[in-house]
Amino acid sequence: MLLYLVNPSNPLVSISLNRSSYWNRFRLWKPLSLLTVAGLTPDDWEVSILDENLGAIDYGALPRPNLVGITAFTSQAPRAYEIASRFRAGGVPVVMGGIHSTMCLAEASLHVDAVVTGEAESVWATVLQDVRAGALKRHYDGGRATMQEIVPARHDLLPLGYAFGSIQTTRGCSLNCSFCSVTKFNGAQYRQRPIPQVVEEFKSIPESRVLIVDDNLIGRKPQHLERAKELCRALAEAHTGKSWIGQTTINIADDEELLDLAEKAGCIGLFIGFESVTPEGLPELGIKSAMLSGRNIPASVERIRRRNILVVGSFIMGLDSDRPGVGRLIADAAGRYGVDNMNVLFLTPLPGTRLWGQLREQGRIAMDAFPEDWKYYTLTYPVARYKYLTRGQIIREMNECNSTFYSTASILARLGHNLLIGRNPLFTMVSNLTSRRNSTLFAAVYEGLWHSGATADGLELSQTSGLNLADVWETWAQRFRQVAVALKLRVAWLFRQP
Ligand code: B12
Ligand code: SF4
Repeated sequence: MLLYLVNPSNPLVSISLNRSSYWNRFRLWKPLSLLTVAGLTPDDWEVSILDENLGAIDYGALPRPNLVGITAFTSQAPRAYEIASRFRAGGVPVVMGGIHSTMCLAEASLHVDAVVTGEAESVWATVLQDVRAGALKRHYDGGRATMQEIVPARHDLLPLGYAFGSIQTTRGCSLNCSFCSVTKFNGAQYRQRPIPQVVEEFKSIPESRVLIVDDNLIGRKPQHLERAKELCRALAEAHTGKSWIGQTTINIADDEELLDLAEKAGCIGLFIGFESVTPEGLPELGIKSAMLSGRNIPASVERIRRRNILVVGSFIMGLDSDRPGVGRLIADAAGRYGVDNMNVLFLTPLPGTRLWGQLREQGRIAMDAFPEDWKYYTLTYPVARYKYLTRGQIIREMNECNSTFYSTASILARLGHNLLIGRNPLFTMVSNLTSRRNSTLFAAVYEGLWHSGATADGLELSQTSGLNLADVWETWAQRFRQVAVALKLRVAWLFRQP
């Protein structure tokens, strides 16, 4: 029996826009969901993972499978449905799982033969048996898995060529931020995998750099912090030779022992959500605001950075308290906080979140021609109606924010600071150049949106510069090719396999 597991691409996501870019290979991540589903698949099925982010797939040239499984975040849903329709037209049953089909079961059911909602561990074997018996049901609900049910992901299945492997050590988050799907999907309980299992799986990852996908590596309670320390100790003792990046809340900075252990365990970067830089914005998020308000953030960030750990600060633009000028405000705050890299995303009502309920009730979802418009739900498009900012204004704020933080002078200042504190500045440089390039490309894409008349709700148009995406792309491609030639050797050395 032949099974294809497909990760659909979204042409609007930057990695797809810049496939030829050297730098964006550092942003190409493995679809861990599919590696996990493959791990749950019995041996009598032959499994292939097809990741459209690696390049276009000629499905017609592939052997006909017995079953196709598709995963999708919301932003991948339109493409997922296209792929499903292609296979279904040839009589191949299609099963869809993942966050989007869980949150939008009725919609997904219109496009596929069966939907698996929730986590797949408890139901996937049944789905496969039903396919064999020709008795596939329309819906299977996996609910939430016990940590004992989680099997190692099939890290062997995808080709080399990804810059990072990935692993998950915990599921769930109790913070339930208004804009985030995690608590709804994975639950509020912080479920932790047994550490010896995690270490064994970590060792089996072929890549020398790993993304730990946990939404919050350190949880919320003292026993979660202890568990994070245990994990770091175990990884350090295993001498895996790998480095990793993870996601956490800023309170990791309060525990010097944990920071030391993380560094020893190979941590080279942390994504931290600061979300809002104003005291009015924080309460809009929910309980997480308590962790951020009143904190000396620059000192916290500095403690992390002294460990040779890169800090990527994530911020949201478009909160109800955000007014014109917010772009500059965020860029200045990110600079003051001392983060190495800044990631600013438009407030986006993802289906199933509290924010979705609120904005929908208020008639503030602007891009709502679903399922087609889901492709804009990448957090890089202003899909809502923002309280004090028209669409044109919020885009100008975003462009202003990125061009301030990623100006040549600011990048050089950050590299200088790295040298000053004795850190290798190359990681910061690569991440800054990649972000700067992508923000420039997005600025051009926003222009394209206006030209194509995608201003259906009559919001203000931005000024046009006369540039088109192809021109901007070509200019930047040329500049980056030149820089890449000069830096490739240095970067290859930095990211060398051990
Ligand atoms: C790692 C990660 C990424 C990575 C890698 C993604 C990848 N290629 O897999 C990167 C950084 C690229 C990324 C990007 C984005 N992400 Co992201 N990401 C995550 C994160 C933290 C972990 C995902 C993961 O690997 N989980 C581990 C696996 C094992 O769990 P799983 O995916 O849930 O899979 C299980 C089930 O869902 C189910 N399942 C899944 N697929 C399938 C398929 C079949 C056939 C079956 C049967 C079952 C099944 O079975 C699996 C095992 O139980 C999640 C948060 C989370 N906790 O899920 C956010 C999350 C998925 N991301 C999110 C978002 C919004 C994005 C972005 C759109 C925006 C952004 N800037 O972050 C982008 C765009 C991506 C795109 N291509 O369009 C949202 C998605 C919400 C939504 N409704 O779409 C999440 C939920 C976070 C949030 N704050 O809400 N992301
Ligand atoms: S802390 Fe992170 S994972 Fe948890 S609810 Fe908030 S944004 Fe989501």
